[in-house]
Amino acid sequence: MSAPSVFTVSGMTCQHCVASVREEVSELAGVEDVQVDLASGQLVVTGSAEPSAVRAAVADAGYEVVG
Ligand code: 9UX
Repeated sequence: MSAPSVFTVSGMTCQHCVASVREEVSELAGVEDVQVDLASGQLVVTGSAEPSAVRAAVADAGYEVVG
């Protein structure tokens, strides 16, 4: 059981953006749960995914992990 990883995503402006990020990150190996908040840009990934893979998945969806 691993602690959730928290990222900040820039560029999301609607709930479809949120769904796109959620779907891309959910496909990564080791991911158990993905929560995305539009207002804050906060992305919370539960599971064992590599941070670099999360960043790449967010980029594939058309957005960017910042910070
Ligand atoms: Mo709607 Mo979110 O075009 O980019 S998917 S604003």
